[in-house]
Amino acid sequence: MRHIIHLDMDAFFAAVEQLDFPHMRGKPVIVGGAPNERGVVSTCSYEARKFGVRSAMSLTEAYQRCPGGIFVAGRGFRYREISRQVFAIMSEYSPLFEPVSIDEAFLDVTASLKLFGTAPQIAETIQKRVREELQLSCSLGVAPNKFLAKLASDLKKPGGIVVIAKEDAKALLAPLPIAKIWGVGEKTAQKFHRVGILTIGDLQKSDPHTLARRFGSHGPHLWHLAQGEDDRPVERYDSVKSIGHEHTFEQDLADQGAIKATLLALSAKVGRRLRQQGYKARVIHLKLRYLDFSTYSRQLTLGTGTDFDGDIFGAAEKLFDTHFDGRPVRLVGVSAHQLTPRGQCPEQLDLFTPLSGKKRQLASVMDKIKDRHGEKSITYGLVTEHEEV
Ligand code: TTP
Ligand code: MG
Repeated sequence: MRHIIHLDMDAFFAAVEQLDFPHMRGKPVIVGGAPNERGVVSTCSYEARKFGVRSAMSLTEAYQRCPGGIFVAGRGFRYREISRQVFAIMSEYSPLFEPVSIDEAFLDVTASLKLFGTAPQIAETIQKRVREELQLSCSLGVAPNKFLAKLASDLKKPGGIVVIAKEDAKALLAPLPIAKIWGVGEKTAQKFHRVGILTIGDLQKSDPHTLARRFGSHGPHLWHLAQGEDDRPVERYDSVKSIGHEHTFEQDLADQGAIKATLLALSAKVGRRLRQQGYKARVIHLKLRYLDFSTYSRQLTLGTGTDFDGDIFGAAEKLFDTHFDGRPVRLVGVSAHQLTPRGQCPEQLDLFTPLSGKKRQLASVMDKIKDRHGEKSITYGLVTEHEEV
């Protein structure tokens, strides 16, 4: 039996606006842009929802419904910043943490109960900490699986905590419309409606084999969800998926030597960040944008993971030599992918590859100098000849 928590922030972007600008508190706040702009509403405060304003509604319509509302453009960087703080609080209660979007995430606390109390208690603690430390409101669901936890967090918004026990799940789901199933969009809902399945209860009673014929493999999956069953794991979040740097030239450049110098400088930045964050990369990407804005991305898989500037540059240079077509280049980028923590990707034995030990020494000497004297304090000769990055 698992214990899963799902958290979803209440009126997230609008709540952050009200937090940062106290005059907006208690007022209808609409995030998305000015009322005369062509865009749509990202979200709005609960005060604005009373007027019928909703996410994805045009700003014009929102203005018609709520002319007294405070309309603001979004501030993505600020929402991401707060999102990270919320997620940091959650991650303290289990390493099995999976963000779903900027304002919602799953946490599997099955192995944390001895340390922190029951799952509902952990949910309460998280909600209290988000309220006290960040002055924001969130809703949480607690259940034996992801589907039920996500459904639960939505049942008593804003500020609610809903616990769904395994044995109550079927009865609780039965009266809900089919569209409440996670993954059932409007199209699928219509397909179900056509065969007389309107509620989750209707789906519970239908025959999974017939569903498989009509809906493919998705059918039986949805049938299981309808029964309240969902064995999908909370997938541990790997915060760093790739590390990359780009450079746009002041003037489009066709000089191969100068472009390669830039690739080396970018590779060194990528290598430095890999080492700082303790990762090695198996795949290196090269991005080239020509003067007409046509953009190409090419990749090379390395034999083993690396965090050495030289290896990264070697791959980037090889890709460049193979794919560069001679036209002036506007932008180049180097990025590292398929990252694994350094500890899980052992250094090759020095006995067989003495070079590896030398490379490690060089890298750590350069890192130490940069730590002490700044990122520009030491670089490669080739780079200084073509200083731009
Ligand atoms: P939601 O969690 O769907 O909405 P919400 O947090 O604003 O409100 P609720 O209390 O109902 O959870 O989405 C999170 C954020 O994502 C939301 O604050 C703004 C953004 N968003 C959009 O930009 N466009 C959209 O259509 C939706 C639904 C959300
Ligand atoms: Mg939300």
